Amino acid sequence: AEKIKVAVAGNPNVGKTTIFNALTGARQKVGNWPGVTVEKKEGTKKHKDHILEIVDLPGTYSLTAYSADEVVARDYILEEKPDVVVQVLDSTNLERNLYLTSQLLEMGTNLVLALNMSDRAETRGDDIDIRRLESLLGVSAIKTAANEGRGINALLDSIVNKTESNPPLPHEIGYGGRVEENICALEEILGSDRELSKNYPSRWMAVKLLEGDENALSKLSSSSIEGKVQNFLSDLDHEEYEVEMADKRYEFIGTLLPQVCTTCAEDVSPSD
Ligand code: GDP
Ligand code: K
Ligand code: MG
Repeated sequence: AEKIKVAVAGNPNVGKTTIFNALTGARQKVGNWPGVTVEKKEGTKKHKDHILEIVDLPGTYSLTAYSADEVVARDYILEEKPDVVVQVLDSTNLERNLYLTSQLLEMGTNLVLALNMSDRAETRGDDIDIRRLESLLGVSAIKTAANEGRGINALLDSIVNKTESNPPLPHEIGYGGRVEENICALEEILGSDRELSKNYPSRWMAVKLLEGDENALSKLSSSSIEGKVQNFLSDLDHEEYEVEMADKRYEFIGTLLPQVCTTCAEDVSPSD
């Protein structure tokens, strides 16, 4: 049987653990992530000739490096390179949840979205066009109501399909202007270290370097291009770039949302 490495990501309280439990049943192992007191849950599931090795990542709103949870989640994705990342979303709070989606896309993950709490979204009268969402983002999407076990089998199918077909290219958020120019220039510098660009998606790395992400920068410490990168970054105002890129991500989500659900955007805002 073919092994498929699956990571479950998502904001806190969206039903990640409920999905993880429904996927793995009793076959679980609980421990800690190395070096931090963040709980690590692993489990396996047989599905259609495949063995899914599933890890429940810590719940995060974002994939910057501001907390141990975020570093654990993104380092797992970067270093372990799971075959599929399942992002669990709260369907009643899509706008905020899609912010994490935009970051997962940026990391080049093979992404399956579990639109969980779909029972609540339906009760509320939200009609989410998941086919449209799939095509706009270049991902697979499934509606789930994990506490009732709804959609779990379809989610398993979708995970397996994701590894069998040629996955579509994930959507890329364009930042425009000087941001794109700098991303381009940084990608060129990064590309001259073959090993580095094999290990880390260079667009993701360029974005993080522009944001002034020290944790991302530290990943270049053994590379011959570290000095060149630091030189390039030395007179940039990282905060400006960080704000500009965050704005662009929200703008992207703000344009996307009304195309997949006409009522969804009404009572959510990133700050609530
Ligand atoms: P996590 O923090 O993302 O791991 O979320 P949990 O799995 O702990 O779930 C948070 C709460 O939401 C729990 O009370 C679950 O029973 C509940 N829950 C999970 N999935 C669903 C769902 O699809 N619909 C509804 N109505 N509740 C859910
Ligand atoms: K919880
Ligand atoms: Mg949990």
